[in-house]
Amino acid sequence: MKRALITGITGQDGSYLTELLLAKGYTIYGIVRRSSSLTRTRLEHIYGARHFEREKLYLEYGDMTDGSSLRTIITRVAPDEIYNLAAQSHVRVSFDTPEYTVDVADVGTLRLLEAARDYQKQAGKTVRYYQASSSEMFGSTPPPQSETTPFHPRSPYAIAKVAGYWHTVNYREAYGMHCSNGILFNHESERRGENFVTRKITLAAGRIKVGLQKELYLGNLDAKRDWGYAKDYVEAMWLMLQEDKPDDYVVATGESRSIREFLDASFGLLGLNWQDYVKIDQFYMRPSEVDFLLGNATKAQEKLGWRPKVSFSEMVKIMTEYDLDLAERELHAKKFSRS
Ligand code: NAP
Ligand code: F7E
Repeated sequence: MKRALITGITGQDGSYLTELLLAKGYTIYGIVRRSSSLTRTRLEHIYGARHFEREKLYLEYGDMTDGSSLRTIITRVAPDEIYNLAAQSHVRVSFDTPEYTVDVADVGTLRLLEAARDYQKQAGKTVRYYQASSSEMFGSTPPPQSETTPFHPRSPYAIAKVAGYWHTVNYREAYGMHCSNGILFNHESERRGENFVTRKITLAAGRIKVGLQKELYLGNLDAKRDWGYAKDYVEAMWLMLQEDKPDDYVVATGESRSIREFLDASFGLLGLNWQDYVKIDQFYMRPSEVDFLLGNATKAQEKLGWRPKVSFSEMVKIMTEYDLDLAERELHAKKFSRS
């Protein structure tokens, strides 16, 4: 039975990848960092699940900024596959914490790859490595963007991801390791962090609908993104590591929409006109913006047989309905606490 090590297991993608690999019979080891409160809400349902699933998921304390913890964990876990999903993944926040963002996503990637290389040498076994690269690396290069499109990163986050991408290519070329980059375009879900624009919108739409919120403050509404559904995208990660040869792949839907169009879709589902509620706050504007992302995933389609299953409108519906339900529960809890 295969053993997978996942960094960033508590994040959106980490939780979906855990579910996918458990269903395939893997034993999962996830790296969690210490924080003053627990950050495992996206994994809670697995602990509440059937006994055999709980038995196959182990969490280990470590941190991408602490190479010694990464080495110790890799040696103890002896993974067949490593999925490096950990990052300070918020682009605007990366302008506030540039050094930390680079430490985690650039140097952290290097720490993990070095630990994997040493482990391979000592154990005499091949470890397959997945790197969570990002469409943000294309930055201001015009669409459509594919594996051959030049990078022009526009934030500390994107620059760190470009470095992580090249570390991964270099370990493949220099040491012959099985290292692959997934260049994933934006992917969202009901588990998306609450300060990314899609989730911020669907949460607000639900709360406005039930009367818990009156306004929604946003930044640039003109940016365009190629938005897919996260559950579909973790499948592509796994497929890359099942290939005999490591390689780099763009994962995208091939459709792009503006923030305005996302607002239309989500508020529209609830019979609301977003123009009545949305206000612009300069705080959410970025020092340099990525205006237009649109991916060409032909290579992933042809070589991996990967295709997105959930459409844009289905994804907006899933997220909006989920967050309306959350808002209704919040309202109910408020009424209940007053009665
Ligand atoms: P996410 O929800 O923000 O999750 C990030 C994960 O990284 C969390 O588990 C977080 O732990 C962990 N982490 C952060 N700093 C760490 C550190 N110093 N040491 C160890 N773990 C740390 O991100 P996501 O959306 O699932 O994305 C997964 C990966 O794909 C990220 O690398 C992201 O940059 C990349 N990516 C995402 C997208 C997208 O659209 N979602 C697209 C392309 C690439 P805590 O729970 O403790 O914060
Ligand atoms: O912003 C605009 C903002 O933060 C999308 C990460 O997963 O995908 C994500 O990065 C757009 C930008 O995602 C608000 O200016 C307007 O143009 O949801 P986002 P992102 O920056 O595209 C890539 C692929 C990753 O790799 C990253 O890890 O929406 N926008 N108003 C806003 N964005 C936010 N967050 N909040 C606003 O109020």
